[in-house]
Formats: sequence, C-alpha cells, structure tokens
Amino acid sequence: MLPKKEGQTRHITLIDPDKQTPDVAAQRALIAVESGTSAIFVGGSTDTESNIVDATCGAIQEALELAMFASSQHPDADEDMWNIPVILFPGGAHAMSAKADGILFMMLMNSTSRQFLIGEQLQGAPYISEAGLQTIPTGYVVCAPGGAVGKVGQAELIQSDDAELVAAYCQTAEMYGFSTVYLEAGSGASSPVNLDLIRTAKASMDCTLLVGGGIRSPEQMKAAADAGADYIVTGTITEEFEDLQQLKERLQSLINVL
Ligand code: 1GP
Repeated sequence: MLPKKEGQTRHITLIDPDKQTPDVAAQRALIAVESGTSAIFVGGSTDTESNIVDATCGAIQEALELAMFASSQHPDADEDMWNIPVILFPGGAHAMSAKADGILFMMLMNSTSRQFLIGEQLQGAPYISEAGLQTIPTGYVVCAPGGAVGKVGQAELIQSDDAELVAAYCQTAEMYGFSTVYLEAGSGASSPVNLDLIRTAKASMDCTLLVGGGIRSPEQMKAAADAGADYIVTGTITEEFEDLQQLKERLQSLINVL
C-alpha cells in the first residue's frame, strides 16, 4: 500500500481527527489530493476516541468517492487521481476504524514500554483481522527532539549523531519482515529528523522509508527527499489554514519540490 520507487519521494498528509470536524477533515483531504499528496494518514493524538476516528475516515472516504464520481463525468478529468488510500496511523488500539483502507501496524521500536512494543498490537489485532484492514508492518522509530510521541511512547530518542543505532533499528525492522520504517521527530517538532540519520537509514535496509515531524518548508522537504526518504509525512501545516485556497498553495509549494 506504500510502494517505493527509487529516486522518487512522495508526500503523505496526516490528518489528526482531534483537530477538526470530520467535514473539515474531508475538505482538507481533498485539497491535499489536489495538491499532489499520495496518501492520507488518519491519527496522531493518543487519546482520540474511535467514534471520532471512524467519523473522520468515513467523511474522507465519502468525499474521495464523490470527487472520483464527479471526475468520471468529465472526459478530460483524471478520475484515478482520487484513488488515494486512507491509512490509520493509530495512537493505540482504541483509535481504529473499519472505514480506512489500511493501517500502519507499528512497533514503537525504541520504546522502553511493553505497551508500545507489543501490548497495543495484541489488543488491536483481533479488531484489525475482523475488519479486514490491510496491515503495513512498520518499525516506528522516534528521533530527537521527539515531541509528545517521544514522551508518551517512553522512547529512548535517537540522537542526531547516533547513525549506528538508527542503522541497527532499520536492520532489525527488515529482519522482522517489516515493509516500512518511519523515522519520526514528533508532530510540530522544532527541527526535523537529522539528515544523516535519514541517509544512514536509507542505506542500511530495503524497507520503505517514511520521515516526518517538523517539516514545514520546501527546503526541509527537498533535504529530506535528497537524503533518501521514500515518503515525507506532514500534519501540522494542514491544520494552520482556515482558507482552503491558502492551504492548497502552501501544500503545493512543499510537494512541488519533490
Ligand atoms: C507526526 O510525522 C508527523 O506524526 C507529522 O509531523 O505535524 O510536524 O508535520 P508534523
């Protein structure tokens, strides 16, 4: 569901269901797709109730379907551009929805807490199986500064000069058979993941590499892409614009550097 293509970096938009109504989330998702994003992640906060996650996933899926139908009525429109996966990025086993297309099934690899290494996963697996959600087995590695997820997830943060350690985490993820590794600096981080860490992660494994947290400028996007990120995730900037046209311009300025 998150294929990688050598030499190409794609963008993912993270929507936190706690930060707006489902209708506004759907409007933002449509703008993100028009701007060139390749997938929508839904999640983020640790204490979101599943009914809010469900309503948000439902609203986004409905909006994408309507947009696709509208496109199908115009011979010149690209109907397929709306065929975008909605993927859960859960704060825990409580924040799930069968209306998503898939889920990042994550191990917070550098957590010191059993809860985030295997506990939430054990609680969530029966629901995921029943709902038939496609799982994307993901090694989630929190790097400095780490933000709220570093604290809540009780992570031993990867420091900017600890390339050897990030390589070992990436190799471990690959040996476990994970398809994806997500280097996270924390939502709203004051600085993104260190570029050397991204370069080392990319060189140490064949898994798809996701990078996110604190990326706000075209320069930061370009640097993370050049360092080897297969996907760059941004969340906070999508929440900063009431005006959808302004949001579109901002997202395009980021995505167009890729
Ligand atoms: C957080 O990596 C994502 O999990 C996105 O971070 O909100 O800082 O863009 P931002």
